[in-house]
Amino acid sequence: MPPVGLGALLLGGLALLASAAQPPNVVLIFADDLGFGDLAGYGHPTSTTPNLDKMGAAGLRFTSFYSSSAVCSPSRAGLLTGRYQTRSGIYPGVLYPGSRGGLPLSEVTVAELLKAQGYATAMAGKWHLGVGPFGTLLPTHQGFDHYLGVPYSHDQGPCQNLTCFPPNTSCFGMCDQGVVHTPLFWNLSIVEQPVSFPFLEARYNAFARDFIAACARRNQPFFLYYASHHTHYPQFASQEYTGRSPRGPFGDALLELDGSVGGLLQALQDSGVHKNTLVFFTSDNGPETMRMSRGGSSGILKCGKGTTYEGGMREPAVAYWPGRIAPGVTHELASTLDILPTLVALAGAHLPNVTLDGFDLSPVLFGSGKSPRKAMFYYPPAPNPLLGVFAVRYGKYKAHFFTQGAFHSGTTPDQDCHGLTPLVPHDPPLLYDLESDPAENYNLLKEAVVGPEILAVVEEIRLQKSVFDEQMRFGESQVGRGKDPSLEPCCTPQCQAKPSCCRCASRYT
Ligand code: CSN
Ligand code: MG
Repeated sequence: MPPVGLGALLLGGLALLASAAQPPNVVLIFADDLGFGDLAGYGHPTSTTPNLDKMGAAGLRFTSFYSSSAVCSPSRAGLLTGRYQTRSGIYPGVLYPGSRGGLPLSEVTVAELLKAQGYATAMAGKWHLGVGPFGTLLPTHQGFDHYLGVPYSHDQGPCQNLTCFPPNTSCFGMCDQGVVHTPLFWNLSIVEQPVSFPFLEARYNAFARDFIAACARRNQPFFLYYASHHTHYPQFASQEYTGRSPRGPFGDALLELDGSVGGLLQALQDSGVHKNTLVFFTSDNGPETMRMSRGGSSGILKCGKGTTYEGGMREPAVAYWPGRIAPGVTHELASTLDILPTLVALAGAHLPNVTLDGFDLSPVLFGSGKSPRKAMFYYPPAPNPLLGVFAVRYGKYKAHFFTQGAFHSGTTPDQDCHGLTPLVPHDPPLLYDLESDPAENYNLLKEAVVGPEILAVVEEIRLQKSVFDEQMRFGESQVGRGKDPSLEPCCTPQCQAKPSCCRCASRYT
């Protein structure tokens, strides 16, 4: 071999080493109330999601991916901390505009860990982990260098005639009254109140694009958390997407979210960082079927938002990193709780010195082995240490020790899902084989003859539940700290006629 060739080979090897040493960028896209059956790639017949379809086809698609809760705030706490929401105190239910509590600052977020490793960090979208006096609980106090977004759900403030295009025309949707209009925060400042929803997604996209471009110019690794308000109630879209999907308002909202996904992928390409960026897409909880055809769909799965049936917590999820993650489908067990340990491993960062409930999914992502996760534990929106978890998935089996309906899961023909269906303890538990019966229709313990293998499975799952419940330490309830109207975010804090006087024209440019 001529010496020139050897030199080129050596240089090539060094370049490879250098690129391997450069930690990857991460774009984490989190949809809101998007169900397991809502994407075309997960079987929905009329969803139009060209960019998500492309991501799904070129990425690794999960079929057994779980969020840590069937409602929003606890699910987000689990995602960002790698710990069940019971530990951080994000229960019962969700946080409100005037909530005193929020994700405690003592919790360690994935953003803080990556930031400590030299990453630039930014968040666009819905936070829902508290505001606090003077914004002390907002994302910029939890590891994000930059934040543009709304602090909670967009139905947690008067939303009438705010979600339609053109603005202030009469439009669909009633939301919470008697609280401030939903503000738009830029870091710690309210830059618009009420936020103009039909223009919001475009702003997030511009913010994300600028962040990606700036990090690429500096050659700095980055973490972008993009938490869309889509496809939460009241569903809406900008002019560009309204009326463009065959699926009605939900479809339009989803189409706009899909457009944002396309915009993010394009921004990565345009900045030349696409080869070293992991894009991960999933959702916070199952569909809110009480909104009927405007709510989402859990597809083949039972019930939706607010329940511990599969439809409440099993979510579409795609890991996309062409060249590093092979395209395909995995049935391996995984969770939003695993995001923090996985990203920490990819970044070469350090795990925090706290009890974690997640695992490094690298073997699943890179095809080198099985998931380290063997079980998933299902807490209801209002967990209680006396009952512990309501259900346990262990391998392909799932046992329900308690079931309960949820108002969020109303209107479908299945009564089990509905809000008036009370808490029912099950002893023996209801047992399903989720591989042969993902819809949770056929209780294996109801069959005439129950074999010894199935009885052994039940005993193992009982043990898993009791060990898990025994080690769980409930943090002080943050939602239980209650509400204080003076804490509702207001762009003119000194104004007298609250909440209606909290109105300001946009100062975001
Ligand atoms: S959620 O939706 O925040 O996406 O979970 O907008 O559980 O009482 C949930 N809730 C308002 C909501 C209230 C929401 C509740
Ligand atoms: Mg939600």
